[in-house]
Amino acid sequence: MMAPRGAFIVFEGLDRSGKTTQVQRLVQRLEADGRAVRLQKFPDRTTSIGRMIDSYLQTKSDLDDRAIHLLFSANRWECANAIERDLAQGVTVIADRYGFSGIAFSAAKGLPFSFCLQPDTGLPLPDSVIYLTVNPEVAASRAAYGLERYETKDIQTRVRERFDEVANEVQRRHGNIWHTIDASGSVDDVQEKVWAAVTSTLNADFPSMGRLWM
Ligand code: Z5A
Ligand code: MG
Repeated sequence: MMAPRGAFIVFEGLDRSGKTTQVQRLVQRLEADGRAVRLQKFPDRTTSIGRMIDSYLQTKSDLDDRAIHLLFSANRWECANAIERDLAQGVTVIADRYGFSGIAFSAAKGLPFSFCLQPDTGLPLPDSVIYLTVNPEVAASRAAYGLERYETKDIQTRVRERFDEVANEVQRRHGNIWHTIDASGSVDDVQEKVWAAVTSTLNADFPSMGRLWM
């Protein structure tokens, strides 16, 4: 019998909502459970496309809004084969951000929603999206806020509104894969809420891998 495929779990959320903290804890916990897990960060700043994105985020370079949007998407596409291969081999893949950030940030800058969705069409569809929310005051009080492009209260407020639209679109196209979790509590509190959502996904009979926006 073939091994069951791995689950694809994506973390999204505003800046400083604790995504990376929670993703790291989740990976450790799943490994301790004896599960094969791989963490995939987006943007993946280690590739040549990722280095262009990194330079843009650090405001060392400027790019047209559409051009940077396409680079973020290209960065996901260059990682897509490896994600599919791992899932097929039974590895659980945890992504720290994905295409939903891509839409929320670019739409917040004024690009049309339909344009923002298009280049990600066909990417591996997550089995679960864990969306961490915190109010802007909590986010701003957390460390290192304000060092990169987009890290202002004004932009984050618009991004939050766009994420709500993205959540509706996901529900409309893909059903109940979006889990919103209030991440204003302690790291331990949030971890327990995340664990409940993740275990419900892992224990479900998830279908063969789908395609984003298809
Ligand atoms: N972007 C885009 O435009 N298009 C795309 O397609 C993609 C991304 C994929 C870089 O993202 C930027 O790229 C991002 C979106 C855009 N721009 N913004 N804003 P990134 O993922 O590389 O970096 P980041 O999202 O700016 O923020 P972050 O540092 O990754 O935040 P986080 O991972 O959500 O939070 P954290 O690092 O886990 O925690 C932040 C701090 O809070 C840290 O000091 C923690 O110790 C603390 N923390 C965490 N949890 C708690 C709790 N529960 N209580 C108290 N303190 C906490
Ligand atoms: Mg992070």
